[in-house]
Amino acid sequence: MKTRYFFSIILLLGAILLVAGCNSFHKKVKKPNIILILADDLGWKDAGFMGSKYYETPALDALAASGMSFTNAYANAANCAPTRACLLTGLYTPRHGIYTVNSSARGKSAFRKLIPIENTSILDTSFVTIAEVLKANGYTSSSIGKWHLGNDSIGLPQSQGFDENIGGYHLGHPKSYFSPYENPYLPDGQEGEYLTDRLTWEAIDFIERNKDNPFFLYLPHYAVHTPIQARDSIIEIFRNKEADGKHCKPEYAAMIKSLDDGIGKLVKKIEELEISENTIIIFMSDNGGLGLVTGMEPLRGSKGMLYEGGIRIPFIVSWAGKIKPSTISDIPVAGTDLFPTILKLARIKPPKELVMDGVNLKRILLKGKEILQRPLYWHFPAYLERHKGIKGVWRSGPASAVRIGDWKLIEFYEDSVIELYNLKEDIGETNDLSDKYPEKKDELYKLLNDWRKETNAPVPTETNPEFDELKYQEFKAKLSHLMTL
Ligand SMILES: [Ca+2]
Repeated sequence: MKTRYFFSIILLLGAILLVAGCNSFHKKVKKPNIILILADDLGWKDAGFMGSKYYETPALDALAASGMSFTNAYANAANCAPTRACLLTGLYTPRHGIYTVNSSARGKSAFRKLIPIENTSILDTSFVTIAEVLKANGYTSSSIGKWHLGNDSIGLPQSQGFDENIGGYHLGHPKSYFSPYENPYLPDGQEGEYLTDRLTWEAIDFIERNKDNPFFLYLPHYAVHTPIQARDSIIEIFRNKEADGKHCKPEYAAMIKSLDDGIGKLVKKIEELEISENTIIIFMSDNGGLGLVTGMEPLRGSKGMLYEGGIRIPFIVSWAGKIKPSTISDIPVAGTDLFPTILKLARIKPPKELVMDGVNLKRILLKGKEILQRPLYWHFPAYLERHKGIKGVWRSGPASAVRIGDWKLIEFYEDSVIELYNLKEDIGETNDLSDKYPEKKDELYKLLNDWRKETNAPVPTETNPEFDELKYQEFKAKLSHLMTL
């Protein structure tokens, strides 16, 4: 009898241990949730943690303080669609052909010296996206917000591995930030509802529905792209606030504040659900700020340019318990690094044949260590006009750029002009060193050239017969005071 009793106890203990073991095993292998928040056109300094004294971003500041922020982070392009294509595929622009938004031949033909390379507007569904790889590994995913890589018939989020699409279609900006939105993928809310708030609620709803599964929330906010529209009560906060350089527009500041409020609510929800330690939150912008509404100083240029103001962005990665709080990294990183980074952090092996142009940042994020120095590239074989009213001179003509370490080279194809900068000593790209350091110039130029060959990057070489040099020079001279916008 005693022996039977003894064995029963042993069996019971064994069962308890087995269940406990399974539980801890289950806990161990649970994949982290991924939240990727992409702001649209938010400039490098358009947040408190990046140095603005005008814009108010307590939630982003707290997010940065909870994890790691980067001072040398880049978008893979200077405008919206190409950055998104690079982010989702992990590939540089020549590999998917999305170089710009809509036509690559924007502006007056008489002012375009070269025939640009034709642009692709839809991300081909044959590309493997991060959502597809995560889906194959048990993730549920939603794209909530701006898509800009497909249209009603092809290429929307569900054809690229997302389970849901809320509000994403071909347009790169909302018709209105206030409901009715006239967006076929976002049912209108109550009249006057604000789009940024709505996307936050949708994102929170998705998280609540999927809190027990590994989820991938891609939250590409429409904010703070034009039209510049904000809630009156928030605009009021900034009415009489002292400007900080070009940070001075209450409406734009209010758009940023709504974006920030939403991020605060989202983070709070993650904490309430007690999933912080299993949730990686990434925040970044898709390109530099728009020159007409904000300033990137001390960086040169703005959205649309390959100067730093067009491509350098705020970038945060937060993961409670894993990434040391309040760390700042100055290692150059880019959007293409996210695909391999997310897979690595989620312990997912990439499909064998998959080409990825970025590197995984796990060493930096989890260990605070360096990674091997590598070049970053940009390729823009297109024309992008300046803002309304000052059309005719380009924000960007056909150009490519490479950065390695502190050095950056830009090649402008129209006149084979090459500029070389040392960003450590000259963050504002004011001092072209191409004549002073010919060896450095050759070294970077070789890198760029080899990369173009490797990626089959098409370079515009054909002269535009409609080009009118004289008229163009006259026009440029007249508008030279606006060249930095
Ligand atoms: Ca953008």
